[in-house]
Amino acid sequence: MSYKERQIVSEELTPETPEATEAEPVKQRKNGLYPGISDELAESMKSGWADTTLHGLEPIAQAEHTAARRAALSARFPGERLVVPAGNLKTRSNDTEYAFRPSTEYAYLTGDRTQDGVLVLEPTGAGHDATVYLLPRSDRANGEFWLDGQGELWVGRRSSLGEAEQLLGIPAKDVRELPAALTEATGPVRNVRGHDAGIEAALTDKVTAERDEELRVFLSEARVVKDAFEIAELKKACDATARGFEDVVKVLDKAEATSERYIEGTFFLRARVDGNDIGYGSICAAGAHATTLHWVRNDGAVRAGDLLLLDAGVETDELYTADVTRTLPINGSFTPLQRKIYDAVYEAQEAGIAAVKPGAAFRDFHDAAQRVLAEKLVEWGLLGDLSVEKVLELGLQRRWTLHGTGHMLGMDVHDCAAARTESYVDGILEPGVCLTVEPGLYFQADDLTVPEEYRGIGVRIEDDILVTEDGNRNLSDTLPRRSDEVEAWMARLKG
Ligand SMILES: [Mn+2]
Repeated sequence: MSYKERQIVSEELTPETPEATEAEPVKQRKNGLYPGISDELAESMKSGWADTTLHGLEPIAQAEHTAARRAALSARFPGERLVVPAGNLKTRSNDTEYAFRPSTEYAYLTGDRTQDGVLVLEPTGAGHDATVYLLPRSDRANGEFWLDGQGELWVGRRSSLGEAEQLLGIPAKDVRELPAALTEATGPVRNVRGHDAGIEAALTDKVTAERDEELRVFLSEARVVKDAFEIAELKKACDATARGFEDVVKVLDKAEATSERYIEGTFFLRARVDGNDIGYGSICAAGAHATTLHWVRNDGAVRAGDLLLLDAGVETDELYTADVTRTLPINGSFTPLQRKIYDAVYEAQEAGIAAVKPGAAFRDFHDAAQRVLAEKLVEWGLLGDLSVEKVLELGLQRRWTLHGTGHMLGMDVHDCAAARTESYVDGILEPGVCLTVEPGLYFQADDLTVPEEYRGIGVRIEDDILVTEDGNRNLSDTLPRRSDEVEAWMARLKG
């Protein structure tokens, strides 16, 4: 049962027990469209509401895992106060905001997704006491409930502090008390920067950029090896993503009648229904757009005879994302040249995936895939009479391979980005690491160094690979990759 469902079934009416608050009375709705509230209306809105306190909540599914993650953090920074904010809403315009997504660090350590939340690890003799600071339920007595733009009447019910404690397994306090508490606190402090300006202002005299960076780096490196909960989430994300790709194949005729936006919208629907969101802007690149690595305008024509490069991932409700690319013939069949290029990329990906195993260097799968691509480019006569070794030495294949062959994957699509080089690019793979293997070949429409028929063809194949004890597991292998299997799969879906 999901967190949302559990909230609903366990809801029951209880006698009113308003939560204590020190908030100032709200005099008028912010950005108020309705000035002139009568005393009688204000008085009426204060009372006559049933309480809906939730009882008997079970901890969220990953509570044990978040506790272990906090324990690892605690062990790394003994005797120091550690502050990890979720972040705040970002304004889109006036009083509308972008959809909120908590900072990865906060969600990783708490399992919570509440805006304005802050996790604090308070040093004790033996380790740390964790507290999560949250906005409590809206106060009805002071009008916040209906007069504040973030009052529950407008944005929906929040967990009470007591409910949050039960769900997260972490003691909860009122976040409005935190800035003052942090200002008064003594002793060493570290903060994850970039998420909450108010918290940073309260800590400004107590932290240094260098020490805060060490905290950020630790939390990035801690995520390199995934725990069992995370691996299950990544699999879930890949399965939902596969369903999204199937959805797209089924509506390619509608995309041909409109634009790449139809593909983007179709995948987004799957992401919202089966998960929380897309994990990154979907790349829905038909025809020559496939050669633009981050084509996210998605406003181009979709034409039979061209290829569609679709790079998209569903993010689960617990914020783990897939990152999958398939390059599909829009009419269901590759032309001979499209197939030749596609099969070369497939061969490179196979070589890359085979190099993903415990004890291998992170760079190995990139090198393996690049070698295959260089061999093909030489074989096709695109690099004169240079040898494969010389091409690789000079990196000349990169005119058409363009990017690295993969990256860590997790809550962030480019996960663990703050990890030190020795823990990532120069690191050694171990079981529990999850990464993408995504070689590609891209012949720009205006590339005069390749035969005309190559121009405007872009192919990438990307899968999400988990390092296991004895090799690897392809988490996204429910989607076909081999060219003939892709065609058979499309024929079946297009029916
Ligand atoms: Mn990727």
